[in-house]
Amino acid sequence: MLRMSRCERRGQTVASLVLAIVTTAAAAAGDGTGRELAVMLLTVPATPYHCFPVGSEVRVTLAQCCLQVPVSGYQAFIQYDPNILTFVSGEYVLPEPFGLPLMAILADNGLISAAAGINPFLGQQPTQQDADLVVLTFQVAASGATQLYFPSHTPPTSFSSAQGRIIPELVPTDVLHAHSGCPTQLGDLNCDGWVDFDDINPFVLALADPAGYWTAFPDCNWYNGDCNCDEVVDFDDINPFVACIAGACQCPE
Ligand SMILES: [Ca+2]
Ligand SMILES: [Ca+2]
Repeated sequence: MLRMSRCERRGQTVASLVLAIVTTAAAAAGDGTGRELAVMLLTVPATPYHCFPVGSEVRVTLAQCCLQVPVSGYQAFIQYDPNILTFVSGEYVLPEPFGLPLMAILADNGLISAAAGINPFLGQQPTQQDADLVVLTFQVAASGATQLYFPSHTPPTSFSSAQGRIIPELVPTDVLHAHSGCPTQLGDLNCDGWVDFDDINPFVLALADPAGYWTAFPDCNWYNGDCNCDEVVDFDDINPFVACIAGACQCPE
């Protein structure tokens, strides 16, 4: 259970994945395969509906968790879609646990490489601690749905341990929706924090007269009426809006 603590805060998907790996590793220990448990994962900030407006910045964190044995460094290869995201910068998280970056973090045709190790001059030792390793900053360039992930690569994304290289379980980001605008609470067209009958007239206004809606509700969000999450408020949102009123409000993945 200890190994789940960090992954739990990164979402249920990761937690259940790690639980599955623990089960696998426990089974493997019995058959003498000696499989080592380790996870490398990519995360994006939690935003409503995983939506990021075009022009905004997105910070993606590369992290490690659940290491079963100490490691002295890692190399990672991360793929992104340059049609949707523009790479801005990559920064190592220093000095712990790896105080010695081994390369500059650069992007080449949608592929980012990073590698770092312990720094003996800082007295660093091989480590099993959960840690953030790299923060990548992107600007959202265009609409679309995308993920960051670890592609097949030679050499592979891996940790270095005293026993030899460990190929970790690799967890991509959630699907990231890049939109011209993002809902903050679907169906709440008067921004009172509730989705109810009081939202019907504002929804009709948002549908018929977007400029009039912004004038009437300058502190609310027209995109809250985009109940099917396709970046516009139009007739296709009527049925999803009715579903919102009934309590079944969700953007499609
Ligand atoms: Ca409301
Ligand atoms: Ca819509």
